[in-house]
Amino acid sequence: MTTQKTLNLFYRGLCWLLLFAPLHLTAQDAISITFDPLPDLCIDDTVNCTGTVSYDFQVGVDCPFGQLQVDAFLNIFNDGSLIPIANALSGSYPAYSLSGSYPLGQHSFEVVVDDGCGNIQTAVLPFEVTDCAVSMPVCSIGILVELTLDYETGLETGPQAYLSYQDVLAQPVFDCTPPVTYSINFEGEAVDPAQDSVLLDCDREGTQVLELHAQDALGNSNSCVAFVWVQNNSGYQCEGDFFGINGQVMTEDGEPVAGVPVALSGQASEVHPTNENGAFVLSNAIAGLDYTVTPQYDEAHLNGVSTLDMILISQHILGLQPLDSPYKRIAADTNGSGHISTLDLIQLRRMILGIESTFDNVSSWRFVDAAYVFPNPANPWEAPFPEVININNLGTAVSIGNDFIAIKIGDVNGDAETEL
Ligand SMILES: [Ca+2]
Ligand SMILES: [Ca+2]
Ligand SMILES: [Ca+2]
Repeated sequence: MTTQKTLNLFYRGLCWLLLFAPLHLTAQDAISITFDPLPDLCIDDTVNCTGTVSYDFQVGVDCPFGQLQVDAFLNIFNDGSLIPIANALSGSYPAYSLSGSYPLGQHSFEVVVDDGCGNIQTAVLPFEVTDCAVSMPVCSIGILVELTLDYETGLETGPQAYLSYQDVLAQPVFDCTPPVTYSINFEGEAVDPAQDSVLLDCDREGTQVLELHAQDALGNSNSCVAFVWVQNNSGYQCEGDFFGINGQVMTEDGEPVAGVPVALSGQASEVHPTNENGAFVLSNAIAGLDYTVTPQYDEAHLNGVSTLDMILISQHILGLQPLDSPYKRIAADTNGSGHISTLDLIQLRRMILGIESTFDNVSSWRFVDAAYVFPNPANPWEAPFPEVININNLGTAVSIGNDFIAIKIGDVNGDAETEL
């Protein structure tokens, strides 16, 4: 071989070396970490509020002779702190997996691969644990609802009852995203998250199917079904036409008077006391007939009677300070004579002194039809004022608003006790 040939071979070899050596070095550097990003994970432990993660990744190295080292870290809530999680890492070259249970929120794994040939590569594997459900609420069983008649509105509505979600919910739902709110509706009706009760009435007598919905703060919802037995033992019939008469007994100042027996007479009889709102309802009536409603109370004559009332009545008699309403004037007529005189004062004095305990000619309370307009308020006795309400030919439904103004005899300043 000539020197020239030897040189030629040397240069060709050098060229090959120059051409391929850098490529070879570059290839030796490469470490690949590949993975498919995880979709959001739903929590599967609703007690600890964690989601189970299983994250696969693949490693590729071009230096097969080094001591390969794969390390994994957790960047919880992506707050930047890297926690070693060797136990969470499994697999062997080239396929690995990271797993574990992690709390609600956005996190990431950081994988560090050292090929043992002086090359290090890292990769960030992000993931998120979300709340995408709420547990199914538990509905009570054997729910019985009794319809009742409201004294004030009952004659217009019939017997009713409200059923709240609390009556149906057997136990509250725990959720990872509180607060949990509840709503209730009849089966088949639109769900309204704000509806916390349902109204039951005569149309709902018998078995009703209700849905109770639980909703977490993210709007996830779940429901249970409750069977409710609706009963009407109110004494007011649901079937057929509904009859009744109601009203209210109040003082001139609008204060309800409770415990006043109100009697129905005429073609049926019945007595009901007014409730704490002064309201009464009489239901024995039958349509088409005539009735009279009469409140009556004749006890506790001294209720609200004091020397102050005597002073006010004397000022009225003297013309210094006339009593300013027909009701006060009726109250001042303590002997029931139909006018106000010193005899009324004498009657009051005898009672205050304990010589007498009752008014002689009037009951302790009088009740005037609230709709009655006195033709001459200065003289309420100018025409007889109605102390009953007559209902002639009761309509096919009900008669409402049969109200009375209550007057405590002898009490002109209105301080009598109204819980009778
Ligand atoms: Ca939830
Ligand atoms: Ca009198
Ligand atoms: Ca008084």
